[in-house]
Amino acid sequence: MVLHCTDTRWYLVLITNLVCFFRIVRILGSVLKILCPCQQKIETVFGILCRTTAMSQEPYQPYIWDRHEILPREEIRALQFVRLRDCIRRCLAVPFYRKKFDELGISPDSIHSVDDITQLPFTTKADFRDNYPLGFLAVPRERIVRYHGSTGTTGKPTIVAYTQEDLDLWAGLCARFLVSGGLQSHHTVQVAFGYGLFTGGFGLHYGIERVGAAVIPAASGNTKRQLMLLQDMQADALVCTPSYALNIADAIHHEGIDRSRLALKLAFLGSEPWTEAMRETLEKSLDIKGSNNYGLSEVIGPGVSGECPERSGMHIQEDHFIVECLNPDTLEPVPEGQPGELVISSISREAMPILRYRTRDIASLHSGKCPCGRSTIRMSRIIGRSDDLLILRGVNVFPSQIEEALLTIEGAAPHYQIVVDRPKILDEIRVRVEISPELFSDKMTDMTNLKHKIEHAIQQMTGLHMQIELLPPQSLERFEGKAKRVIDNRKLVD
Ligand code: DLL
Repeated sequence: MVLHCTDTRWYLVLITNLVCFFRIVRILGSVLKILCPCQQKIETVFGILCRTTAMSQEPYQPYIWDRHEILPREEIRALQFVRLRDCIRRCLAVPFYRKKFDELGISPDSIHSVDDITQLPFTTKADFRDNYPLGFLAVPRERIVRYHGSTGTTGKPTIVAYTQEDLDLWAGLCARFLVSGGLQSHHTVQVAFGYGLFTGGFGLHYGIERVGAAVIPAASGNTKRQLMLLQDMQADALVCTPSYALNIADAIHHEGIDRSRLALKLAFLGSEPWTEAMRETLEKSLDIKGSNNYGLSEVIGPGVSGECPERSGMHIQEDHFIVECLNPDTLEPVPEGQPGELVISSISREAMPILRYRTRDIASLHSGKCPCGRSTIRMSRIIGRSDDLLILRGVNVFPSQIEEALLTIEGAAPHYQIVVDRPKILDEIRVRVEISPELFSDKMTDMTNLKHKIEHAIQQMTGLHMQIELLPPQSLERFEGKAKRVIDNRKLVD
């Protein structure tokens, strides 16, 4: 059939009208939910409409994927409110939440604003474990099209499930932070994350495809093959953990590969804590722009937040996640800008809606306008996990502080390991640090000076004296996924 010019115009008018219709419906929804007695059904319909209208297929502006990223604050709050109530209603299908709601006397009608989220129960990793594997499922099993799981190394993983709508939503969320970090449809991206239960590989993969860029699903490991593909396929962007990006950078150096033989410009890094100093090192050695993105399996996977070019924190996709920052001991909110535990509600997912998930990740939240135009709040880098916090001789230390100190010293490679022992009463802390090949020397005085410099930098950063053990280049174990930096031998004796 030949499409005439007038037909095309007619279609355009129809599409424009439909878009306007959904906008009007959404605004009417916010008004009606206050006025209308049959609020519940209307909200459910709006919940569905709002969820489905969020799945953009093309960029809204060159560096903004989805118009929801720049909604006025009141509209974001209104959306969160509608979705939160809809989410509570869907949580009633989950025995764990139904029991908690009964105990606390909660129904969707108890929630009158987003602030009422504080009335809702928390969800913890232990709750997932107790309800293993599929106790949190809120839809019939035949609607599930994909399973993933957390990356725990011991015990059973946390299984998370997705409907087709969840996967569409997830791809859109990943597309948002990829575009925000500079990805465009003409790019080629090498994904060096594991493809499997881990959410990193598949999550980023479908996000990249959603943007229209090409994926090389290299998966994690086999660094030699990664280098070959990077050169032969001329990938513009790399996706992996920061520690694996460092391995790739080292390998490029080690193999004597001329940087001009690579086309890399961007790296999307996440899934483990890293520091600004590590970013500088990676950007310099790989000659790329590296952006940070954050997420966790229990609430969807990657796509909860990601950086914009301003690098003033990671924008949280607030239309789908409500994030609180709480004191992990009192569970009271910390003042804005102060570090606390992130507690995340995943309000749009169908298969596993999750309320107030205690992430154990420590970060701070920042509101206020971002010059990039996004209106969403930002979270800082993860400075550590409350369960990774090392209490050394009564002082709180995150491994990332040690990394930051190390990276201020020329010659200390960013490969390190922290070993904690308690031979008698006091903790003994040893930081094993690799020395860069350029500065590795058999001159005793050079090595002693370097050791003193590192000791001093760590003492300045943490207030603690730690023993430093200098190691030759390439002597510490390398990781293909998340790096394991701490060996806490105290736990074995406690
Ligand atoms: O790591 C999801 C992910 C994949 C995020 C790829 C980003 C990129 P899990 O395996 O469930 O999911 O691990 C989640 O990883 O609670 C944090 O402690 C940590 N984490 C994730 N992203 C970051 C980041 C994925 N950008 C856990 N900075 C989270 C620091 C991060 N830590």
